Amino acid sequence: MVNHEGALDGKGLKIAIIVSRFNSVVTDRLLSGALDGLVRRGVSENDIDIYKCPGAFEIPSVAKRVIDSKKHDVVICLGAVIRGETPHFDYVAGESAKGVGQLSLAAQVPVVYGVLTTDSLEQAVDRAGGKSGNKGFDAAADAIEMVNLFKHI
Ligand code: INI
Repeated sequence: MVNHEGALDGKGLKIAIIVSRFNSVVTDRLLSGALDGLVRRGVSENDIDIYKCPGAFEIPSVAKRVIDSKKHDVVICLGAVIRGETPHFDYVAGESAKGVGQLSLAAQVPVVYGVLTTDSLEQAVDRAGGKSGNKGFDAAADAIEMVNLFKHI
């Protein structure tokens, strides 16, 4: 039996983060969590490119171009789609997840999905450094693990 797992060692890795500005009170915190998670695992700040886009709907189109640039070992997508009162939520959340999912299957590098989809701002804040941890920090660990797992395959 051979057990394959990706190490949580980010030394030397080149990272792209795509983060949407909509609900920036949440996404700024996701970005801080992701940067903390990357640097704590050995990624150099000089090896991180941050691409900011308007909303979660735009994340896949930016991610596609970033992947095509072939400059990074992994692409991390961060955003916050909050239901509130609007049915717009379903379209934005659905298109964002579908677009990133399709890219992740086609790309040679891992693509990590750190887009929160919640019913309320409070739930989103809880998951962005509040009582339920920080999804950005988790996405950083997932990204590093996936790069190192791909090296085994
Ligand atoms: N974008 C988000 O990132 N989160 C949301 O909650 C959201 N809502 O609810 O509308 C949202 N809308 C904007 C969308 O992502 C696009 O930027 C916009 O439609 C322009 O294409």
